[in-house]
Amino acid sequence: MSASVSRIVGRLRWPTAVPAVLALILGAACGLLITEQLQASGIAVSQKGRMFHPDNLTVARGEVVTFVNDDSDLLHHAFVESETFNFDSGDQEPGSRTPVTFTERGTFQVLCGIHPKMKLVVRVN
Ligand SMILES: [Cu+2]
Repeated sequence: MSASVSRIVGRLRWPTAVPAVLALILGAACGLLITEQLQASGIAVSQKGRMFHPDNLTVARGEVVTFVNDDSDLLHHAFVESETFNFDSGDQEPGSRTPVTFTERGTFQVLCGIHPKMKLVVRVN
């Protein structure tokens, strides 16, 4: 009796269980993709044509801004010099990405050590 019941349950369950398991796997995979896209998107500042794009932005303290050298043939060199927060990217090769965590509140001017006209204002709340 119980063997035939489990056979019946087994027959009933598997056709529904398989799509459910597949849906769970697909859902988890989609979740991972979305998470990766969010992490990849973040806040990016493009360095192109001897300019920062955008040239001003507001972020929350602790946020990461990724500087992307979108020039195919120019070095850049982003830096901040202030009383409360400093960073220096060093030379940024074409195509390179430089993540910077803004750890202090305030308004900071990001400059390029190679192109004096490049200016970016970052306000950190
Ligand atoms: Cu530059």
